[in-house]
Amino acid sequence: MITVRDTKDVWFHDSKNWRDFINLIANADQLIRQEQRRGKNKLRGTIAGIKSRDPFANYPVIFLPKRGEAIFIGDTHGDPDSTISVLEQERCAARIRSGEPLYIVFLGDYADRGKEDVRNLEIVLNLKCAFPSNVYLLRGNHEETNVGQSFGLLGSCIKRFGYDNGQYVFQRFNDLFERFSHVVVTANGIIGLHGGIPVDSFHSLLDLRNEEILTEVRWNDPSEEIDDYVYNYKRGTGYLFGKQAFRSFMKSIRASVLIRSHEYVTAGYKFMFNNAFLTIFSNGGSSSQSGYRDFILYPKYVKVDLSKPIKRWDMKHVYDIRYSR
Ligand SMILES: [Mn+2]
Repeated sequence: MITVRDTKDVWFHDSKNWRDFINLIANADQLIRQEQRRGKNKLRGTIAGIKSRDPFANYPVIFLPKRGEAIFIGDTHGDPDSTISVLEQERCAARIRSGEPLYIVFLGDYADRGKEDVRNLEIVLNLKCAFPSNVYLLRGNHEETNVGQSFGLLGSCIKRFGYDNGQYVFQRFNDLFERFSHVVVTANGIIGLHGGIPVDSFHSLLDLRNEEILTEVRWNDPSEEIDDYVYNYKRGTGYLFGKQAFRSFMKSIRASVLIRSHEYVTAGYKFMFNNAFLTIFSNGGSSSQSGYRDFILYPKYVKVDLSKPIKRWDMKHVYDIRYSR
């Protein structure tokens, strides 16, 4: 267990009952709708080669500004200790409160696998509500109704709130997940998403309004063994994409490097495609709550200076938690 330094901080707020939880979800929902309206406005600019005005209401792309620092957190899968350890080590709340331009991007998969997935979602939603312009929650493939039904979240909601109220909270979670953004883009050349690049009929970020393409963003995986793309036989859904597919995608959106989570990697991070591609996995595995015990010793996360152009990922971007026991 980590030693908690400030138990009064926002992420320790406890919803007393299911009604509190419904309010928390409703607040997050409202904030996310607001930020998507802001994202739509940014599209009138020239970022990522888009010059025309976007006619769509809910545009699932977040644009981060040119200055400050960004922290990327990968799958936490029902392990609040992993989530809190990053927030604590980086003193996120204190730094944001002091006015530092610090941005925290969660790459999805908050629920399932670990036992404390309701609590983990409560923490990230509290964080979003406390610091809406600094915290961004992307949608992973576990933020889908049928996945949450089979892999843990529905059961956790019922366990915590009872059968009827638990089902209702689960339903509201899924309504909220449908609003989550899918992609974050930075001015210094990073694109962040949960699973992988879409490979079918993708031309620009504007295509991200298409639900089939967004499903690919949540599910796809990279492979060094292929050039273009093939059916993802490992998961039975989506695609595996190779070097050539990745290269042309990055060219079409004018980004240099990509960060994603989605796959468990033993070291907690993995570079691919000449270090232009980075998988980060932030479930630390050493907590009793974690679904990945015995594997990763310390949660990993990624930190970048947004004011400096980034051409390749390297070890200086990868951080791990040092527990105080
Ligand atoms: Mn995933």
